[in-house]
Amino acid sequence: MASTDTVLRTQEEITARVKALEALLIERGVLTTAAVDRLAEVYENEVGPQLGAKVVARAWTDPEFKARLLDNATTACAELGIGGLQGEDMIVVENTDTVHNVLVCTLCSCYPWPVLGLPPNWYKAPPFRSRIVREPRKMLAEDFGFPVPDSIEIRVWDSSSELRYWVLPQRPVGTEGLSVEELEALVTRDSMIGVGPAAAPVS
Ligand SMILES: [Co+2]
Repeated sequence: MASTDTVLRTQEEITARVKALEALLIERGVLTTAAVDRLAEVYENEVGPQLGAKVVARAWTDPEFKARLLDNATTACAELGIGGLQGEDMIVVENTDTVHNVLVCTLCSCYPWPVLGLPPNWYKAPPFRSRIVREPRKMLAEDFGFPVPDSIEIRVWDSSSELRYWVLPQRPVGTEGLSVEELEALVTRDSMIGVGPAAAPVS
């Protein structure tokens, strides 16, 4: 978890501090502008939910991989060459007919970068961080248009810098004949956060 110090800062303050740190590190020769740009580019363009989708589609089609994923998400992802910053201690929680999972970071914006990329703005914003914990069912229905039936228990997982959760969504019905690539296309970012379902196949 972040220190309470972080909680009190606004987005603008954080942005200003990051810029100041970057300038200082470049001035001291610790970093180059090119290295910073490259890192930002990787997480903006190359690392994103398409990697998480690969993992999910594999888990849907390979029960032994799924068991390893639920046992240790970080090592299972490494089998597929997926890992890195902010993914050292990932935990995957499985949606079932009786349990629906949602992830949040109530203190800041901890998020499994290697499989989902950088978090969306609403994930980092205070309204989501506070309300999803208090009234998840209401918020999922009202803010995400994703009603979860009362018969399904909702579990909210609070990520931290030590543990980063993400969701293995349920495989949509009617996808028995699809290839792994076709399945991957159904796995949305929101379904891996737990604020939406995997997409239905186009019939
Ligand atoms: Co955090």
